[in-house]
Amino acid sequence: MKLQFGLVAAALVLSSATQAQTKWDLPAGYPASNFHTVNLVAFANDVDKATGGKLKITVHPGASLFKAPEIKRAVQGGQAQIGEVLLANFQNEWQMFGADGLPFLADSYAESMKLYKAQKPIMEKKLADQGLMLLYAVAWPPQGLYSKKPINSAADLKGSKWRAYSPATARIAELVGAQPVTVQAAELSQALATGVVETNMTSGATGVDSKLYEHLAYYYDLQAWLPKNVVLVNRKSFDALDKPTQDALLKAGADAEARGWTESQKVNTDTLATLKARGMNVLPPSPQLKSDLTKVGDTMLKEWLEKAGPEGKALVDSYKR
Ligand code: PCA
Repeated sequence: MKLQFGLVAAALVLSSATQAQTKWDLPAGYPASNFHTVNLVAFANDVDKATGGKLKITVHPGASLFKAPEIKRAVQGGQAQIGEVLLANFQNEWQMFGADGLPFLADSYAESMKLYKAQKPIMEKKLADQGLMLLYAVAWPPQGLYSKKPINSAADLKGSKWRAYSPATARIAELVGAQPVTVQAAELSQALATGVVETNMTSGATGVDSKLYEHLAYYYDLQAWLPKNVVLVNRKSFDALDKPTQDALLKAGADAEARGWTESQKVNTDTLATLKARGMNVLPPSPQLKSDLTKVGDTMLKEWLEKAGPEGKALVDSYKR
């Protein structure tokens, strides 16, 4: 009887120990070496430490668990408890998600942070309606133009095979008369190898990740916009955590956000230097190219405001204030 009791007690201790450990999957769209992903892993380690191993978050980089555009739905549906997405990929769902993908609306780190602060309250509300929580956001380095051939004006982009990663980058292609094909970062190297990409707008970070210098010879440092990655949490999964674990998660998220913005700026400088070192022509845009793409930005902001309605106007007003 005594022995039996001991066994039952041991079994209870064991089961409460396993129950006490929660495992979360964190799908991410970008490679393990990318600074966003490195930051995610540091975040997961911070959570592990702060909770004494109670919450284990496994980062799945490179769109290995879900394709980049599917990650949001996976977190919403609870197939993943947490995930990282590129906000601008969801512009068609809600125009506000795409505000940071508009060329030249917010084109420096300071402006990008200002836009984030304007987006944040309305985004938190929208995401709450979707059963999601916004944990943190980090801007990509500014977006420039990669090309096989020299580009002096938008006219030089006509007919080129243009890799897009979002609705907005596809729209830029249409407006300059290029041929957009949407390719997410995880498939970019392969697309380049098969010759389907001649032009592309993205950061130095993705240029280095995907070795764009192996196929494209020019980078024009347009600093056109800074799209953000955001880390989303399934609300029910969050609510199922005990209070100390929730607090640890929020704290690690806030730390990751601060770290990410600092790191992004460093990565911008470092990756442009790497592109140069790998033989790429890293150049400022010609005044003509800059003014042509500024016009494209003006058109896109106008189109966006038409689609976004009063909510969009309020966002832009609060950003510009
Ligand atoms: N890299 C990602 C999105 C923005 C960026 O700089 C990409 O090219 O897919």
